[in-house]
Amino acid sequence: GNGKFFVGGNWKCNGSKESITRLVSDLNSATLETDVDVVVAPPFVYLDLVKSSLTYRIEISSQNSWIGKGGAFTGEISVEQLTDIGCKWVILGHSERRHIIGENDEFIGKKAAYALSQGLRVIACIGELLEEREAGNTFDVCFKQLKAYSDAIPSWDAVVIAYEPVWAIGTGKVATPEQAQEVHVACRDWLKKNVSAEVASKTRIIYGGSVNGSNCAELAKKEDIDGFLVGGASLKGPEFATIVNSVR
Ligand code: G2H
Repeated sequence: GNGKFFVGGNWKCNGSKESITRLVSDLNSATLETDVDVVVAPPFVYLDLVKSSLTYRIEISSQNSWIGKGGAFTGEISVEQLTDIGCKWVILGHSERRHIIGENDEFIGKKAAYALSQGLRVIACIGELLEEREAGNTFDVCFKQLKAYSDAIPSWDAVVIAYEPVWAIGTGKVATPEQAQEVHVACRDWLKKNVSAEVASKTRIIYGGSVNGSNCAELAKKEDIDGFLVGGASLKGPEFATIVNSVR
């Protein structure tokens, strides 16, 4: 393993005041292993509610941020606003934003750079589509996405990389521990060659895509899987706690 185990809950566009209040209360009463960084990413409109009711044990992330300083950008949320309410992290480059909303590498890189410049830490997502995997292009796609971050950001200190193969997201089709481990090693190797040996060994690379309470333990055993980004299963407090506690 490389660095402290990290488990993020990406709630995506789910929940209501009622269900989120219940989830927060379940998380507040869960027993979480101490040696794990735990972060949850509620939808923007519930960030403040979650921040004010959730235990300090768990940090808050947003699921997106604006590319620069706030201003006349209708519908956007600025990094300054996020840090103002105590948000510590932002998820960027998620495949749903890449492939449904159409965000590209350059745009994502700029967002990451701006977030970091304001002290917001970044969960930087990468991952290949099914057809890219089948064509044997998994590593090339991941390296290209890593390079876009690398070209844009001055430092990897406040970045966690989330490898999320798109074919495994929300499909129930989790990558095997071997498939995930293979890509994590390749990414670490890319960092070593293209950034530095220190960044390669220190940067956490977490896995995302249909992680749940039953498959997390096997995945967590792999040397280069430093944690998880969890979607569906993060909406259930006890199951999310199981995933947090799968730390080796
Ligand atoms: C991947 C993951 C969380 P799920 O998107 O980022 O979602 O666990 O539902 O596949």
